[in-house]
Amino acid sequence: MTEATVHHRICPLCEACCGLEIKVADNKVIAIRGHDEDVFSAGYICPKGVALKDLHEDPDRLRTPLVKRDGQFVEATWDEAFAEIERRLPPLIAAHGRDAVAMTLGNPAAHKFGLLLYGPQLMKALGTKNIFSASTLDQMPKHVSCGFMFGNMLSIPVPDIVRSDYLLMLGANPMASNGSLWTVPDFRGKAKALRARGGKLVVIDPRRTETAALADEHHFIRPGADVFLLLGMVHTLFDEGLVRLGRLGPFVAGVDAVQSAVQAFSPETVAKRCGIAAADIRRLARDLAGAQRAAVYGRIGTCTQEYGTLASWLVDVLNVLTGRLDEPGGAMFPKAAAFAANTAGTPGSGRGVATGRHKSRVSGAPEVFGELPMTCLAEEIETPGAGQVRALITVASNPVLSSPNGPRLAAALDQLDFMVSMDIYVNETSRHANVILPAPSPLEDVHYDIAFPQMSWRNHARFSDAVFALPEGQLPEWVTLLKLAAIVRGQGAQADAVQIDDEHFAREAGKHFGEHAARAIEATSHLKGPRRMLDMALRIGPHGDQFGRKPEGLNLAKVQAAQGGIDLGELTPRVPEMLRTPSGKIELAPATFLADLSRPARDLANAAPPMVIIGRRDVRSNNSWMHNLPLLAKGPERCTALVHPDDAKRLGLRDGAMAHISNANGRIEARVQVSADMMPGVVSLPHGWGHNLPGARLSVAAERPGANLNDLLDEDRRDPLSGNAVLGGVAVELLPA
Ligand SMILES: Nc1nc2c(c(=O)[nH]1)N[C@H]1C(S)=C(S)[C@@H](COP(=O)(O)OP(=O)(O)OC[C@H]3O[C@@H](n4cnc5c(=O)[nH]c(N)nc54)[C@H](O)[C@@H]3O)O[C@H]1N2
Ligand SMILES: Nc1nc2c(c(=O)[nH]1)N[C@H]1C(S)=C(S)[C@@H](COP(=O)(O)OP(=O)(O)OC[C@H]3O[C@@H](n4cnc5c(=O)[nH]c(N)nc54)[C@H](O)[C@@H]3O)O[C@H]1N2
Ligand code: SF4
Ligand SMILES: [Mo]
Repeated sequence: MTEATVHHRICPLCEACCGLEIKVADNKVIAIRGHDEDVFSAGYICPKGVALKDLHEDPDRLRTPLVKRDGQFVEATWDEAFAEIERRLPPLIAAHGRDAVAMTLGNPAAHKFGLLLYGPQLMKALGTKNIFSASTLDQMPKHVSCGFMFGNMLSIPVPDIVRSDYLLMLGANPMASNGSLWTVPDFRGKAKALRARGGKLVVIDPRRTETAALADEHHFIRPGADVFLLLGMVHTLFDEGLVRLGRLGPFVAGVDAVQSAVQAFSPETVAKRCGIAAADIRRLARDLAGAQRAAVYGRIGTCTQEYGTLASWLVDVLNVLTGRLDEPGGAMFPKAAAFAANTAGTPGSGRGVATGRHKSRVSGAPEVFGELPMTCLAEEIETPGAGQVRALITVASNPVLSSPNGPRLAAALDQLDFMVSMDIYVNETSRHANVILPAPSPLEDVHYDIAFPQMSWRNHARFSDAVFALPEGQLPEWVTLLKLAAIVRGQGAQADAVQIDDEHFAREAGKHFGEHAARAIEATSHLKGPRRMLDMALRIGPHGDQFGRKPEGLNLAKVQAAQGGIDLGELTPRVPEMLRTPSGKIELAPATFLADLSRPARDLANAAPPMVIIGRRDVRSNNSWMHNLPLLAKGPERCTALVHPDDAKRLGLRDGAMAHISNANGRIEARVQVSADMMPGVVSLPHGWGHNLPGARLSVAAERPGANLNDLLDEDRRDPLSGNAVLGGVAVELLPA
């Protein structure tokens, strides 16, 4: 054995972005642990990080392109695969127009440097309205609420947990998820420190989660009813004279409008609907207002519901009205070293955001953040007429499992004239493709987080070099995207991606530097592709060297040389500089949000269905695609249905026995786990399972396929303001199998 070498790599698997230390010998991974010297994650790691070895070595992971011939996938060279795409895709666009091609972008795209930076180039080349992403299965409500309030859809405040004394958390379980729209490795450590200094953690969740177990206080809430609790709390702040805008006072518009809008939602009026007593709602509001430093944070449980945008908005209304926004220990805006929209342009105001610039063809769902709801994809493929989707490019997405009513989508995919998947597996979605283009393993790829430093608990800049060289013949994903863009533009499969990239970079540099572009191009000429984009972004960013004008500032060479990254300090107040609203103020009362309050007003008296289903995450799983890694797949069965003992008794369900879970949309079977941690009337099942579909090649996952929660969800239920799918609070029946 040759002597081991040690490499440092940011884990690309979840939003915590932990720094890993990877030991390699004889071209093999021999150990993965947390990197203690990482300035941001300080050695924290979870089992998925260790499983990067399994991912790297997974025999089912694709190493060559596949092309379907006579219904069977055969291995192909890259040239053959691109030739097949060139033969079939451009004629389809010529005959049926740009909107005939749809594109889906999945969750891993947010964690891949090359995909995030170069995906937009393929989208631009396609010029289609039919762009769909995991954001409308996840977080679009938060983008919309923050977009309208702060002027940019990526200006999402995060709890400054290390200085906070009170954290109110709704619909999030960072003990399992490791945080989301909040990059916070070692949440447990930070939550324990908060409590150790006398602070309080309060969790609102229909399940007493691992995070709730750590908390000082936990309240069950009826799934989908956060809007009522939050309205009741805002009402209380006004009612009891607890509103304190503090330093932000001059920058807040719409306080009176919010006050009148919440009049109909006193705690006494909303208590029954959300399942939390009026006295508790009032006390929660008082505790929040009275704590020294406090923050409110809501995540996927508050987004993936009918009132997702309203709930996401009200979370920050509470932060603003109690003077917590932009204050140390409150909800703050990170200042990313590169690529942050809220550090570009004129400080203090901007164009703001708009939605509905176009609509989906069949349901008329408004465009949001440049995309249409993922749950509209199936109908766009099925419904004939001008603009019908006839071809699809999936990029790191598995909507057959991850999107409501997967069976309908799977059937729709079979109607397509042509489909390309950029994916690492033949799985539930890519099995439908005509061509699959694989990606390098994360360990063969360089990495810089583009999105997550904009939501991080502390400012930092970290770059990872590849641990292993790119295997002979494998293309980095940015090159694949540029090749596809070239094919779509009619430049042909033989087009030189590097030359296209040079031209693109020259245009970008021209946009940023005008007459000084030549200097920027010269200064970065030793770099290619995403690295060059990153160098430019770091240098013109808020901490950058400004191409020499601030010699002490950052550039890629400095970030790359810093073992464990560069710490850029604690979060600092950024209002009004980060605002990009046309008014230059925080818009507390966007008109569309106030108008949407008519829906919860009508819904106030609705009774709970006897049984509703919600989702769950497990630390050894990640959405739909990590169930093929032996290290994560072993151990107890994870796709189980948690049911309260009273419900189990009433329904004749036994712990460990199978149950049918059904509704008008479908029927699945899952093993029951009786658990007093559930709210009565609520069953919890994880998503991303159901690996028993024919044609997928996931040998480990297929051994314990689990059931697909999304078979029970209704693709027509969305939050109208964001287009986000409703993933919880859906009525089901349970029967012993
Ligand atoms: N019921 C219910 N449904 C949910 C959720 C829920 O809570 N409940 N959560 C939703 C959320 S938050 C999300 S984000 C979505 C996620 O859903 P998707 O966006 O579909 O993402 P994944 O399920 O993670 O699937 C990722 C795909 O990317 C592929 N892949 C992995 N690594 C790479 C790579 O490096 N390159 C390429 N090209 N491909 C790669 C995998 O093989 C897989 O096909 O699911 C949503 N679905
Ligand atoms: N291990 C692991 N980590 C992950 C993922 C994974 O699949 N596995 N997925 C990643 C992705 S893509 C995302 S988006 C993040 C999500 O990160 P989180 O938002 O932390 O996601 P969950 O762990 O699903 O926590 C959501 C909680 O909301 C609760 N809930 C459900 N309905 C409601 C409701 O109506 N109201 C309230 N208040 N609570 C409700 C659920 O019981 C659950 O405890 O996690 C990321 N990290
Ligand atoms: S928490 Fe786990 S999966 Fe997430 S970044 Fe850290 S090691 Fe990777
Ligand atoms: Mo997500």
